[in-house]
Amino acid sequence: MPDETLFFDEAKILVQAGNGGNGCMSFRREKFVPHGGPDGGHGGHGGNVILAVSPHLNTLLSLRKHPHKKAERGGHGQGSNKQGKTAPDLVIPVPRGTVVRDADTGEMLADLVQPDARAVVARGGRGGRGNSAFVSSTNQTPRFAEKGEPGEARTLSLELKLLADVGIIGLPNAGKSTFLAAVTAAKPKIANYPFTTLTPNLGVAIVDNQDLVLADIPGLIEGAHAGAGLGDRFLRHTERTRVLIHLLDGALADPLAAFELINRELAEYNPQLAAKPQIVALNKMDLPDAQAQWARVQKGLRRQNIPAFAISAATGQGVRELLRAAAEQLRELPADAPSVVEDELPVIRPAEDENAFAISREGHAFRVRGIKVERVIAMTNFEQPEAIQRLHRILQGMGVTAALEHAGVREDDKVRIGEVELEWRE
Ligand SMILES: Nc1nc2c(ncn2[C@@H]2O[C@H](COP(=O)(O)OP(=O)(O)OP(=O)(O)O)[C@@H](O)[C@H]2O)c(=O)[nH]1
Ligand SMILES: [Mg+2]
Repeated sequence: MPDETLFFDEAKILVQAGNGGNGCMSFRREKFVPHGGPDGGHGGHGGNVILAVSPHLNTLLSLRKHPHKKAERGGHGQGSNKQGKTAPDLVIPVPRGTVVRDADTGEMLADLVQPDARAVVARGGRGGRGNSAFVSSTNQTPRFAEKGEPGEARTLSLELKLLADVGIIGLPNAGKSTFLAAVTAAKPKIANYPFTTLTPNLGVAIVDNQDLVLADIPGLIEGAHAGAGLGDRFLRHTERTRVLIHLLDGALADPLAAFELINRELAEYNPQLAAKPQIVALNKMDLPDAQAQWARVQKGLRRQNIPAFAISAATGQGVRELLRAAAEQLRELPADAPSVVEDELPVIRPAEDENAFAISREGHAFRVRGIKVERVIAMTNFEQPEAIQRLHRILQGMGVTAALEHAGVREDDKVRIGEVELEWRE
């Protein structure tokens, strides 16, 4: 098995939202007016990174090939109060059924189930304010401006759990892909050896004016629940199908044993999977071997109260009846409650208190960590003395200064916040 083709349904990607544009420091220049008022414009907002369901995608292959995704930064503010331009969002298409987790914490961030589902996975930074925003009664000519806020960055692990009404399962070579090709416009690869299908194929069949989405799942083998033949990945796709068509290979010596084997794998992987409604069909009925098996298979299944069909996916014999039975079974099931309610864009934010901070020692230096304090530092332009004065006022207001003093900071000690190292002055 060429292993590159095996993992299209998982991807790890790095998303980086755009930084906000810097605010501008500028003063109005007018004839005969020596010092005009401040007119530095604000920076534009950085682009968000958004995952959006696309009906044209079936796998995560394109993301595996291009795992680094970066949105643009906002435009910088300019004089004459000109605001920087807002950067466009970076919209990444993903297949329907993509489950998004934070790769570092494992926390589930979004389950993109609806056909138009979207999620903001990294928020662009706010634009820095221009100096015109900092005019106050004590400072009519502020000589500083904020830098843009850094955009969020995170590593995501994506996992595709296909969404289909009907999952077609069975041993390798049972004829699952042949069946899908017979009832839909899908053109899966078909061949007379096991593991021809390595990633699920989707197709849409129309039965009595009802759309039926079918997923042809790669063949399952003994030990699949524990990962044999990558079976656990394939079983995962069946979790979100609502009805199973279980195909038995009529050319086998004992199709009923194959039926039991697959059912054991379903149950060991997830008992709810084994409880899903199944419609069973003996395939390859055009072959004399299969015809000879039919009576015994039918009897064995009837004993368990399981409806059995006899089909030939190759000639089309019995396939419409099988499909209709699946459609009927679906109609009898209660409608699934949507697994996520998405009436607005879910924005994923850290759950922590933004104002909280913590102080620790790093050798002889002090380290201050916290969302807001690190953001303020990143937005300070250290080339502007007034910006540094303002930073000190903010740190005082937040209680960072007092906390550092309490922790024993002395003259000339180093204090690290974000990527900046400050020297302590009384
Ligand atoms: N005679 C006969 N052959 C069939 C029938 N259905 C499928 N086959 C053949 O059986 C072989 C396997 O068919 P596939 O559709 O590739 O089987 P699969 O279940 O998708 O196999 P995997 O993808 O390996 O799990 C191919 O050579 C098909 O031509 C049938 O109804 N009659
Ligand atoms: Mg196949």
